[in-house]
Amino acid sequence: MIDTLAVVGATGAVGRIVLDQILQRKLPHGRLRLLASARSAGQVVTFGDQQITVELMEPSAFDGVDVVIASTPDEVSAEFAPWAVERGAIVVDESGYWRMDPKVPLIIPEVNAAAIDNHQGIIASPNCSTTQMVVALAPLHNAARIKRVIVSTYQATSGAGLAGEAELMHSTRGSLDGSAPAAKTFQYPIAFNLIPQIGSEKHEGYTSEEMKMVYETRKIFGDDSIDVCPTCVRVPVAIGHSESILVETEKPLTVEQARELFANADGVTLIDDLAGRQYPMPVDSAGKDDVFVGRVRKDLSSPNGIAFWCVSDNLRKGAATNAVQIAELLAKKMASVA
Ligand code: 11C
Repeated sequence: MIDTLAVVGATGAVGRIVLDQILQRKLPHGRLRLLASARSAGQVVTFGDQQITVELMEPSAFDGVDVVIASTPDEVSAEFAPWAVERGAIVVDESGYWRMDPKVPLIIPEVNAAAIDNHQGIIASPNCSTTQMVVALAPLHNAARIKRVIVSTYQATSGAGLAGEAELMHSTRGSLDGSAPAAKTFQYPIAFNLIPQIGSEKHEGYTSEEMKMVYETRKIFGDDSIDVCPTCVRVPVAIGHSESILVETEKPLTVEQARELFANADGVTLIDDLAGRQYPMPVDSAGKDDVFVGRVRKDLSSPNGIAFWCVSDNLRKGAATNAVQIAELLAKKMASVA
């Protein structure tokens, strides 16, 4: 049981779903407080049958808070997380700021829940595109050890928050009536288009989003020898990231073995019947918590390769659901020492 739970960023695209998930998953908690910057402080948010006023996030706002679930930009997290930790709170952080800090565990509960024991006040939740890939890869890694991954992503506009979702709608309407508005959130108009850039240039021609997939995957699996070659692309889909993944394993896996591993994995739903036209698509994954896998097939170009398609709601398992699952682990630990 978490006596006092605080949600930071509750009015954002992910924060709203965090509140929803706290209710739906019945995260055991006492008082719930909502904290935000001056722009959102004072707003009233409905939570079940309660109306909660958003409080200004300042250092003293964390007095008496046990666990914080935060969904904010990196620079906001850099500032507030130390305030919370100094006051004894544990922060479950969805931003990218703390993920690669060696003192901060980076957790996907289905994959590396035990790493939570090493936290020093901050626990990070991975980037959405990494999370769904790693949930899908975990059963293959456990069975056959992954050596190399080649991944191309097809990422929804809601990955860029409420502004990204709104821009898809404006851009599409504008394109249809011949008055396409200028792109603001994305580099180019997103309607009827694909943009092969998510984030800024980071390393040898790879973007920050792509390098997150490299570094975070290695950290979660605790294996720096895994090679990952990502290409991240923004697509005109509102919710649900899709990924085409080719994985090479040390031990060979047959397609049947891979399918069985996916089918039995925690948090994975296998939908794989090409003849019956059954495969995961973003329209079907939106609003669901699992990672969906399909199109499982042998790599025709290498002996130990398996190719597959992976789709997940980027706002749910990619963000809010994973963070609430981490808070569930904390609630269990708190209950066991009480
Ligand atoms: C996107 N994956 O789709 C990004 C958003 O590090 O949590 C999430 C960024 C992050 O634009």
